[in-house]
Amino acid sequence: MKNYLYPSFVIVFITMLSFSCSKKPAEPLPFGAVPTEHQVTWQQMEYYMFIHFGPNTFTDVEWGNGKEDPKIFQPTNLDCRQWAATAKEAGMKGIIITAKHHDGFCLWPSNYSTHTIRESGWKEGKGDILKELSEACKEYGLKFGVYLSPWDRNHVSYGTPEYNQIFANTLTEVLSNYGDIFEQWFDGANGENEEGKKQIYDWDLFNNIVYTKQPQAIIFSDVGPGCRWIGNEKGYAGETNWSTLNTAGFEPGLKAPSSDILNTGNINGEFWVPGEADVSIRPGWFYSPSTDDKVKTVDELMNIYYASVGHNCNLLLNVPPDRTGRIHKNDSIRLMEFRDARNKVFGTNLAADAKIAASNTRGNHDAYSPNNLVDNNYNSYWATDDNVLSATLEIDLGEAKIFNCLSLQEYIPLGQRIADFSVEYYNEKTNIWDKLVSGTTIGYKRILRFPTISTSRLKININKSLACPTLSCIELFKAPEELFAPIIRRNKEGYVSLLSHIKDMNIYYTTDGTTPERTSKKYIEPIFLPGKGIIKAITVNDMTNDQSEVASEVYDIAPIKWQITPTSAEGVIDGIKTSFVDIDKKESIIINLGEVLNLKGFTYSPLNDIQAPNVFRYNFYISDDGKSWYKLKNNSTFDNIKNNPIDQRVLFDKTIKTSYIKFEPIEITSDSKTYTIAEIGVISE
Ligand code: FUL
Repeated sequence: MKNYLYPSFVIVFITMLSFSCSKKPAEPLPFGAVPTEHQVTWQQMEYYMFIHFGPNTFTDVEWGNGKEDPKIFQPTNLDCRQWAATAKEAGMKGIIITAKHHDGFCLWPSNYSTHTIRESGWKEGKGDILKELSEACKEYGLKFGVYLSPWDRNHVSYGTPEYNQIFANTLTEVLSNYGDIFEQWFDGANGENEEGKKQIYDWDLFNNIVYTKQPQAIIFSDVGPGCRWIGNEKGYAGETNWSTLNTAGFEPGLKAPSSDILNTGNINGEFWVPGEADVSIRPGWFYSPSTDDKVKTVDELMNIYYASVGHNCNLLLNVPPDRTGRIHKNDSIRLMEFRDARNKVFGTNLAADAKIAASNTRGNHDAYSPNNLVDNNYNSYWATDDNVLSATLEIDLGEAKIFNCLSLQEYIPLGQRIADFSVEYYNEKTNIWDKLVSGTTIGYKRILRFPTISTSRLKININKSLACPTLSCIELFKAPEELFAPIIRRNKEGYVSLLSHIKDMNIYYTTDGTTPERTSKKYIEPIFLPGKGIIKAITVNDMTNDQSEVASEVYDIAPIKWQITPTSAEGVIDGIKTSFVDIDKKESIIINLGEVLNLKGFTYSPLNDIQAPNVFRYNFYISDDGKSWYKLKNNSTFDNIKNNPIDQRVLFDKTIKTSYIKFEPIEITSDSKTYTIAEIGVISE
């Protein structure tokens, strides 16, 4: 027999032929619960706008009680096209509006309520915001969705069996008259009416109406069925985030799975119920003039983006229109800055021309080639043979590239499979593969950040997959190094410190409300600010001229003269919101203000943690001598503090004179023997 020695190009050619000409192996079988086509389309929207608008916009509360005079709803310059144009420009794909919040007020002239936009008299009772907004969304190529709260603090039937049918009729009305709805947002809140009556919601009835009227709509609730709440109102999904969830025995609201489970989903969960992170661009959900200075910074929004979209979760960002009926300029400017920041990071995929080799490719066939990972097409993917549950992808970038961000995407129509992965890079100085980063789930999208490196080669090890892994996309990015805004802190003695995250950076500040620049005052030592005032500050890298965003804090009177009882609660008046005190539930706190003050209200800072035993219901008293007390607030509530534990501002009906204040807890957000306070402050005249 003759021995043939094939030249190497012939071998390569034969290998290529065998790679591409053999019969295409069948697609991997779907694994576990898989998304519907509509859920895949929904997931690909990634980012869209929430709008909270209604009587609360005009009353400065988070939960209206339903007794507000509808006439207070008077936007002077409402423009739904401005909302839609803003969302479009911001890169959002749709808008979901609070058609009816807990106060029961309907933003359309509903036939099933007497507490609606019709009764407000706005546009002579002929207005219909759902009509205006659905049309604006169509014009701007955005999808339209509606939030409806079954909890209704206005409707007379709430708390009776008839109410479920009334809510069903209301829902039918909304889903019949405003075109296609991409998402039906059901708030699980199940509060009481005035007589303390609660409603047992008929979720099957409600869901069936959506299935009939808008079959493509994704139903949001704590347990889906279309998508689920992510377990907090901060916009953060778990690093481990399964789109699958066990829902048997659970219901939206009080009977929902724990917030920890909602945050991560269930591995091998029975149903496909992907996460949606809802968060407001301001501290509260509704507009308040007091938060014009509190619009989240680009850094905060970027962190939210990485923790939502980057954690296999859609981002529903609330942008509440103001009292004119328009999105305030502070919010819209921030949205555009946020868009620019995302474009800066994700604009150039440094892996676009990479060559990728896989340790295993399904049937050795081109159809599942690792090249699919960089072909810019989500629907083509790399997969392994059925019995191969771990694999390595080696990425050759051709030349050394500098990057600090990696995005991976699984092909979710076949289910979520990958449970553990790690990334290594080739250290060209030591000629060793070094560990870079690791993770658990990937899902539709997982974005990882790490310290900036330079390399031409990268390895992705899929260490554990529930079934043969699939991956659609690999992308690499170089995010600009961030220069964070300074931290502003005032102590009990009234001295304000400005702290930089990085050593040797200079800080410049103003105290007159103007935007600080490099020519402003340079921070050298703590600034004495015992009374009211505003501090704005920036961090500057004097070498590069780069500057951070502006940090700002508005202060009232510093607690210099204050004394607190019990003395163990001193942390409540130390000026530091990150420190907190746990106090026995039966014990009130009393503050001796050390002088007579004219007060317009007070502030309560809870611990910003959804599990913390913060105060929900309270009494508030004042006194001249610390002995005889006058009750100023009776059985009052900090609405929505359980889900959104942010600073609370309580205004009194009129300015009062007092030397002592007393805060008495009545109901705590969790089942605990103690309650938590981070700070108590005053709003002085
Ligand atoms: C919660 C509500 O209670 C809040 O007011 C807000 O609407 C938020 C999005 O959902 O359950």
